[in-house]
Amino acid sequence: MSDARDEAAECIFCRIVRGEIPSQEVARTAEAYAFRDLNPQAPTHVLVVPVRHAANLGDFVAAAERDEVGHVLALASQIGREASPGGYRVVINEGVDGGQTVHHLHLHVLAGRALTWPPG
Ligand code: DGP
Repeated sequence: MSDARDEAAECIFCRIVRGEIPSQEVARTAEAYAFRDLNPQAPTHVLVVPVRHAANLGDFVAAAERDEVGHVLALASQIGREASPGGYRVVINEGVDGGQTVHHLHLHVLAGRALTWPPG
């Protein structure tokens, strides 16, 4: 088994996508899955993840086929707009300095309150 397949077998978000770990589904497509964050930072806090395992945004973009990147962004936008006509925020953390704790690319969709800037 390759290293990438080993990584996907153990990855917590891959396991959520496969239904091995329960999650609160918001949307599912062939290429992406959206579910509620365990530790919400806003009234709506949804994570959008690509089905294909990639550790972070840079790795995902580097190996992206067709319009995979556009697809996850479009799903995040749809969820944000539906949750809050007044606006929403999409956040992607990468690496230690970016505050990434789960190493499968995920887009945080935050909505339902006025969000401050700059982030911490
Ligand atoms: P980040 O710091 O950008 O890597 O964010 C990881 C997010 O993932 C964090 O907001 C909490 C969430 N999270 C971690 N484990 C689980 C889980 O098992 N289920 C769900 N629904 N969310 C999780």
